[in-house]
Amino acid sequence: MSIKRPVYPPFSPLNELDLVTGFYGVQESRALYKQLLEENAWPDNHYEVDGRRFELPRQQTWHADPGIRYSYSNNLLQTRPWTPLLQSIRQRVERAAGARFNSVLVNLYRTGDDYVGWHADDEPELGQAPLIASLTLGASRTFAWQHRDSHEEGRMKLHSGTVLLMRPGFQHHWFHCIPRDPDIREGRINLTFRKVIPQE
Ligand SMILES: [Mn+2]
Repeated sequence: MSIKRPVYPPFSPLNELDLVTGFYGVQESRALYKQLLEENAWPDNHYEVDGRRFELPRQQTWHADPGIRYSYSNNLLQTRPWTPLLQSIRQRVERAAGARFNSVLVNLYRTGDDYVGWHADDEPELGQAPLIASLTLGASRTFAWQHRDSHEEGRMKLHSGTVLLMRPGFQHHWFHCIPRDPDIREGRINLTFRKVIPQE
């Protein structure tokens, strides 16, 4: 396992991402992908918000410690308990990140047609400067970021078994996305570990 800073565009001020390569080995990553794909009860990806029906371009589940609520997920998703598998991954990610997490958003990008558009994970419940740890299993996908003000852009490939640490400040300064890639026919499962701060 090694931690390295991704290659940024020249003179980039970006120093809020760290990539942990080889967090899981190739075989273990493949086994974990398969196990999650099979054992996770993936919900239908059609939702209704304010009477409007829409289709999420991926499938998601949300798992959290008891009592943890997250407005994003509560609008879309039921909160599920941790499975033994997710617990064991969480413990290992916490050691690498040097932080504790009380929730995980699990995303399945079934093919390269699934994606997530430009956004920041900046809901108030995540606090002012969240650390988010993002584990990739399965197909490699491009992760892109763009500065909110300067619109400076960068991108890198996230390969199976890597953990991307989005450090405090990243959500505040940058948007990010996983663009569509029609050439990719394999699935990717992405686990983003978060610390939701209980609201009064
Ligand atoms: Mn995100």
